[in-house]
Amino acid sequence: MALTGAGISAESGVPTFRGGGGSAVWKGMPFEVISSSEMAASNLAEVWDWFDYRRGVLKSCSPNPAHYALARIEKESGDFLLVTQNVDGLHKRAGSENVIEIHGNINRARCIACNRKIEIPFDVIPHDPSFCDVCGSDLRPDIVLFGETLDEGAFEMASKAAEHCDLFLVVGTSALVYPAASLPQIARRHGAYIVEINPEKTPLTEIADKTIRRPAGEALPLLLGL
Ligand code: BJW
Ligand code: ZN
Repeated sequence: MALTGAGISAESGVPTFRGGGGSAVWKGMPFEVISSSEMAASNLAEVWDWFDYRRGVLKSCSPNPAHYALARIEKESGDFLLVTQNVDGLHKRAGSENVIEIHGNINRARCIACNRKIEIPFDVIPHDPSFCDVCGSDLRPDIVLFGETLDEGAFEMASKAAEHCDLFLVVGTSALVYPAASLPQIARRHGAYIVEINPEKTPLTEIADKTIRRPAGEALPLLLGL
């Protein structure tokens, strides 16, 4: 199985959160503030502006060789789970099917009252509609913000897979955000071989059996002999 983070989409032109020596900032607010449950409760319009801005950036981004390599591993192995923290949808666009998007998807909204989910076309910016057509309440991005809980079923499925996998690829994540960063640790405790692909050191480096200090778009195709 694999766990991916923002770094795998960096070569597609999607900014990371903590890469480049600093933290992403929107209108002077660090993303931990704007991407938080508190901000969604107090100023949902601002949160939507931030996500619509990012949806705009994504409109011109495409999957890169790292996304395609993981899709190929799934096709060739037949038993491969991809867990991504990314909300950009690039893994599915590259052809990966067995994917758990544990932090949600930027092109989906969810009703704050009845929880109904709707897809937002990627090219409709700003997002539309803004209200639930069943109960009339506000729609919010279907994203797991700081201070919110992950979908329990999805995380449970990911952690069960981590207990049973033989090989765990950790690609392009700073491994600072929990519970996602616990998945490679679970896999390690259950005997999996851990490979980290990241140009930088992370807290997971010390539990990795093998570290590949290269950009994912180079390292993953090389691993497949491409
Ligand atoms: C390249 C590259 C290239 C560059 N190739 N690599 C335990 C301890 C401490 C705190 C907590 C804890 N448990 C929970 C918490 C609180 C909190 C948390 O983790 N805080 C820490 C930051 C301190 N967690 C939560 O609030 C979570 N909820 C929760 O825990 O609920 C309870 C629960 C538990 C168990 C089951 C169920 C429920 C929710 C966290 C949700 C985080 N959401 C965000 C924002 C989403 C909204 C948005 O998109 O704005 O998700 S945070 C942000 O970080 C985003 C990312 O998915 C996430 C991870 O970042 P990622 O992907 O690692 O990116 P970067 O930028 O950090 O790193 C990029 C890496 O790429 C770098 O290493 C580069 O070197 C590398 N790179 N170019 C390969 N070409
Ligand atoms: Zn509703």
